[in-house]
Amino acid sequence: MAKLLNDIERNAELQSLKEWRYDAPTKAIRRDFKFANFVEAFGFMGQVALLAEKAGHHPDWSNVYNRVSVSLSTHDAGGLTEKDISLARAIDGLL
Ligand code: H2B
Repeated sequence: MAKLLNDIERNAELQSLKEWRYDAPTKAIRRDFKFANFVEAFGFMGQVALLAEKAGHHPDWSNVYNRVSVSLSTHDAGGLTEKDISLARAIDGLL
């Protein structure tokens, strides 16, 4: 199972993931995205879904019209691992 990141490791990784915030209650990192319209938002979700399937690691997310909120944590490990960092970087790479 992937190893949980400690506070120091998490903060170091978040230095280079400027748009992502750590949410302590859910032990997840989160980023909110806004698109021009629903089609753009849903297209983005489709791209993220393909990345997630490839990685075998999936987001907790929500969509309201042109907004998508993505929360990443490793359920098996009960918090943040490198898998979340890696998926966050891949998601940022789509934009
Ligand atoms: N996604 C996330 N975010 N956390 C997990 O622990 C997780 C997952 N586990 N996707 C994966 C699927 C696991 O259930 C399969 C068997 O690889």
